Amino acid sequence: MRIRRPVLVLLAALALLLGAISLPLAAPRGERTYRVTMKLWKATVEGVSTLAVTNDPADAIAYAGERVVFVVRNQSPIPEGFAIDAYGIRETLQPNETKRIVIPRVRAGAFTIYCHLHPWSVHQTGTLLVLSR
Ligand SMILES: [Cu+2]
Repeated sequence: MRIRRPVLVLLAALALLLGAISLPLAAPRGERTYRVTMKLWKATVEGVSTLAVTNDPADAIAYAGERVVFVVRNQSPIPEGFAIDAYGIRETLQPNETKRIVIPRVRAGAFTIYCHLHPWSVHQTGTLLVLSR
């Protein structure tokens, strides 16, 4: 069977068009996963007892448009918070609880990661830094 040239050109154009349309959708977008551990620290400094809660890592970096996943584990003996106001995130984690928190598409800027349950002087803050491409 012989296929006429105009039909071949049309099929090729259709294939290109479909490829051009489907390529960006099929291309995997960047995703970054941060595994964050919350810990309570106690110390005595100059005879004064003090405590602190840290998130390790405290900071996260991504590029605009990426999907950012935080897998947060609370190893503190009390409930802890994980909040990022700009993305409407405000999660409470019970002791030994792990939560997966997803931001589908981050935008450029610097956003504070903090605990909404405790003073920032005790539960130390971090930054989600999103760079533009
Ligand atoms: Cu806290």
